Amino acid sequence: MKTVTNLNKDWKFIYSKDNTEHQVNVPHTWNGDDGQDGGNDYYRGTCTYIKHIKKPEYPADGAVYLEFKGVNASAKVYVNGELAGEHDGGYSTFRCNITEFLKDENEIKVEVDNSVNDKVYPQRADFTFYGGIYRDVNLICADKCRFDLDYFGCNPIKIDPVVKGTDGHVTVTAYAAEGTVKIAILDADGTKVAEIENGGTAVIKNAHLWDGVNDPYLYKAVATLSQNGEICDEVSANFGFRTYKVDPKKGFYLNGRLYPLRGVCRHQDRPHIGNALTKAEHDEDMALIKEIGANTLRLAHYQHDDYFYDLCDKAGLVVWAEIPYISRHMSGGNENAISQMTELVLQQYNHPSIVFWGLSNEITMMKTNKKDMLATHKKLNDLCHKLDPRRLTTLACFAMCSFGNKSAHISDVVSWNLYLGWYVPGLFLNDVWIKLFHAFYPKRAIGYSEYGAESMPNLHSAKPKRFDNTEDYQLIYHAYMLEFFARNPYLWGTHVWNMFDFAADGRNQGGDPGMNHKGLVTFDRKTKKDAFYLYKAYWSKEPVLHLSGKRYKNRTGKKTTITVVSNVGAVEIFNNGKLVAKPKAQKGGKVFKCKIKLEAQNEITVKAGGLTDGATFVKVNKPDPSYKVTSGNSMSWEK
Ligand code: GCB
Repeated sequence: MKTVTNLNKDWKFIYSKDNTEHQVNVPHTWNGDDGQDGGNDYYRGTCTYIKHIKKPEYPADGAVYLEFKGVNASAKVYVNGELAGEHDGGYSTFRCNITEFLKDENEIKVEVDNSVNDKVYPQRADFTFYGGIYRDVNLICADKCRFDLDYFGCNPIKIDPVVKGTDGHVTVTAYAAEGTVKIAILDADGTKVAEIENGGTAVIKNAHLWDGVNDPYLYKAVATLSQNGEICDEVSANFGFRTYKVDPKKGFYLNGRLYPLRGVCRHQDRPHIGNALTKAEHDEDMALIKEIGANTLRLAHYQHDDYFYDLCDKAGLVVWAEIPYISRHMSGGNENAISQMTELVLQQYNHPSIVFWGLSNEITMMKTNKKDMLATHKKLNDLCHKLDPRRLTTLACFAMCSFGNKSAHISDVVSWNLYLGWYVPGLFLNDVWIKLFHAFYPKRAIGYSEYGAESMPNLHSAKPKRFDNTEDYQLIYHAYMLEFFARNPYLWGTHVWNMFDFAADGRNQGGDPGMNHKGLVTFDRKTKKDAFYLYKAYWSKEPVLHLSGKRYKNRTGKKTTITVVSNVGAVEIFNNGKLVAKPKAQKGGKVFKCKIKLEAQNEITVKAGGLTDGATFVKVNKPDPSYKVTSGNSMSWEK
């Protein structure tokens, strides 16, 4: 039987910038600090990781593999000085068969390169490309008779579930060069509900559907490989039965009913550790995404950890998965774009959560060889359909593209990154833009792949406005957008940019260099901004009552604005124990706003539907200077 041993511990790391040696465990990055402090000057180079291992025990004629779940961006793997494998692309799994290089004592050396080049994506984007071995490393010992470990780093089992009437038909193929394969289908309780030959189709009567966040029911396929009556390998994966379609005039359908996709984009990085995450950080992110009540997730701008797609399956999120083909088309990068897409589709093929493959993001942002760029998009689109005939392709279009831009008419559906009301003044322009697009292209299914506004919980204003980076403007912006989406329900998907603040070393905005603050939650996941509660009130089934602006403690003037978010109905506002207002709901009924008299000291309590919330505001003579950006408000990366 195959054994998998984790090799995360005790690597020697040689930091080439200053030639120093460090003892580290992976997941690890060398850009945990300089990639987050602004200046667009984080170290991009080739660093080395070294580990010594004894020759593992493995069956005669068997094989030993090194498995890397994520090394950014290019890797060369040496065993005892011999090149055992190479990989370009920082977000996917790859394996090297190291059997022939093994001795009794072995040195594994990995050269990891995140330096600037023009062949491996991404090279230009608004996020930090953390260098390092930042996901797990495993040593796999397998029999000669084994499931294939050489095929694009994927789990060698391919599951094709199709819904026919009330039945689920599932075809399962597991890849092995020799031996006998048997496949069992288990229900969510682990009970075997069918058994088939390799490549066969099982029919599950009255199949239990994977029904999004309402009921993300998972089946499992387990393939066993045996020879001479002995089991020598086993692989498995979860899957789900579901149908989906996009109607340009109505929106997204799941299992035959309208199911508007409303959710967020996710960047994964964290303070000081960058992308070098453990399961605990992934779990925390998923808990927050579930709490807000999103039913869709755009996993931007690259392949995320396998573990996270598993969490999405279990949570019932409809996922848009994509490769980092972003901002600038590089003619020298075509091979890499194709290989990253191949790996994404093959490695994540079985996840019921994934419905969309994203071809690119804002690829027209920088001038390029247009013909080559369009040809690459067509190739990527065809590749996705060839590898996966059932899922849909999509693309995140740059705001400056005209409606008719050719790049926006290649994928099955399209989505636009539109920051009208943020980068461009005028929230109302969203209504104008979408009306026109829909009128010109009524048959083209359109979504909002990104929209958002910068927001720092320490910044506040009595008169919030675009570009002030306050938590207060972000709330106004998103309140408008939520109602705008309600007015345009045919948008197949909408994805807030971003669920979490993230590092973008080229930014210097809001006096906090190196960060993009469009998150609904701060970079450390500790602070939920006011807009988080707004979305929760709209999307979640939980009762929400939230007094906004709690951090805007010191206030000036005779009157002050109180904004309350509630999905439990009419709100009452008390100041120092006295009922002072019963504000009317703004359109949509979830934002309640009014002005109240500002006393010297204001103990505000808000009540609705049996819930209470509150805060203390203090009257001051002059605006608190700490609420305003004092330094730096620029973006040095090209936008
Ligand atoms: C975009 C990009 C995203 C940026 C975002 C922004 O359109 O796709 O990577 O981070 O805008 O905040 O400007």
